[in-house]
Amino acid sequence: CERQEGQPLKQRLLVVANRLPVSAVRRGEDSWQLEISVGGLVSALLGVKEFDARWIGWAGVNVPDEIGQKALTKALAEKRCIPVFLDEEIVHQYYNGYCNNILWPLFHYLGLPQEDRLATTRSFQSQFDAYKRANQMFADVVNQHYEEGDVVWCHDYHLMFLPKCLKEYNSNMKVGWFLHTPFPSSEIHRTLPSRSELLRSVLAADLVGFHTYDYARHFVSACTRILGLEGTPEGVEDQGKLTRVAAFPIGIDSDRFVRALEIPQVQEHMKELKERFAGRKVMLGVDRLDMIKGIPQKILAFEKFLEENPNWRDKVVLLQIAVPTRTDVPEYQKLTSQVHEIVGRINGRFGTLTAVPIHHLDRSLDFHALCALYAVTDVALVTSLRDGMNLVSYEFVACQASKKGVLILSEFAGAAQSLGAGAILVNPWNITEVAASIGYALNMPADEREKRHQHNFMYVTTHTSQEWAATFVSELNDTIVEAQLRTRQ
Ligand code: ADQ
Repeated sequence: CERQEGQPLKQRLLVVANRLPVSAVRRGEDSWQLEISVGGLVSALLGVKEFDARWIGWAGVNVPDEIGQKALTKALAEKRCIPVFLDEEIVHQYYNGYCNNILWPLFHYLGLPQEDRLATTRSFQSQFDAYKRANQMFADVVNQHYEEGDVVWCHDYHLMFLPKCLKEYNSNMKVGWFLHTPFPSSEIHRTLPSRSELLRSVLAADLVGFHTYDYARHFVSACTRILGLEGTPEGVEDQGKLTRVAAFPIGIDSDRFVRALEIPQVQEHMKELKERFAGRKVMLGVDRLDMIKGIPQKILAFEKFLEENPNWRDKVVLLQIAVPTRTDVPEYQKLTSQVHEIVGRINGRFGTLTAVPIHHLDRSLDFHALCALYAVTDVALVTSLRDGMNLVSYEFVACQASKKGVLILSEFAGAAQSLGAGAILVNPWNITEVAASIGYALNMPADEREKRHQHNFMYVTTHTSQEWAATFVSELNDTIVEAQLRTRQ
């Protein structure tokens, strides 16, 4: 714990995630330029004032020399960040290989592409070894910075081996682990050659959290069916040791979005957008360009809608903002070409000399532009094939206080459980159903839009990211106190 002059005692929180919330650019032998990237997790933890939080993770750059490492460590310390240095080979095997090529598709129920299947099967063991080595490197750094009483919060599928490594260092360390993706059905998890080792490593944590009750249930089933352990209403029990398993649905910093709409630059952007698309309804998709987001399926559904509703062709536009990720992975390159090909075909088919039905951007937007876009949208389309939660749907709702637009949401996104009553839920694989939902949303009467919006707005503004983080950490503290009481009895 740390006491600052005149300040209450704050518990130290070590947040361990694969990536630090900064982008680092080398400017010289010993100088670095850092920029904080505000993602969901960063804003969640910024809001949790009762903890003294530090981040541990990879800075996303290869720094082979000692001078560069020392300088980066010093620069990051000012941002309360601590780096884990991973070399190119380990990044290739651990991050591109095991994390992104094996765990990511598996946890989202997406099979590997046929031509990669055998190659992946062959390289599986070396990638898993690299995964364990990388997790051990994270553990070494955590251990160097750990002080008694700290809470260590490990994040995501990149670090499933970390709880075990940490407890081997110090069995008294308070360790929580949270998964941001879905945890799949135990039948899917069973196919993973390292299935048992991963489950056992996660179970070394004191508290294991998921976005939804279903993911938590799948995890407990995997432990009972694959490891033969006992599932209890609290979690999983192994030889008298209980690992608490529960759902902690993430939220957003809704105030930040609501307040953004008052900012003059945002209002200026909104004005431009309204003028640009005057006389047309605006539909919006904002996604990372990833196969889980169902972008091709969404665009095909929009095509079907235009096909079946000629009267809407010059009255609606779809803006699809797709930020490229994992651009060096062939599967992602293929997806980009596929999306471009479909968009080109549809614009060729339904476009006129003065207007096209789809505006597709392969890039990310800054916060102000994004908020303006959310605010002027009539219908948002979130059609993920699977998604742990999906924060875009929350951000859209937070920016819709005056417009009260409609959210079309995949039933396979975690957000369907929280925003299901206000959104129109769809099966993203069924483009006929999605096309019909687009028609329903565009024609929805104002009172129904208002009612649906109010439901979702209330949820998004009361279940915030700050509350999510505070609840997880306080539950972790309680879990440890309960465990101590049990052992004393
Ligand atoms: P992601 O898969 O990245 O997160 P999501 O929850 O939608 O998905 O968050 C994406 C974030 O990136 C949002 O804050 C959004 O504003 C931003 N973003 C996306 N595209 C953008 C663009 N083109 N321009 C600007 N910003 C863009 C993972 C899981 C999710 C889970 C989160 C949090 O896959 O299911 O909700 O973690 O746990």
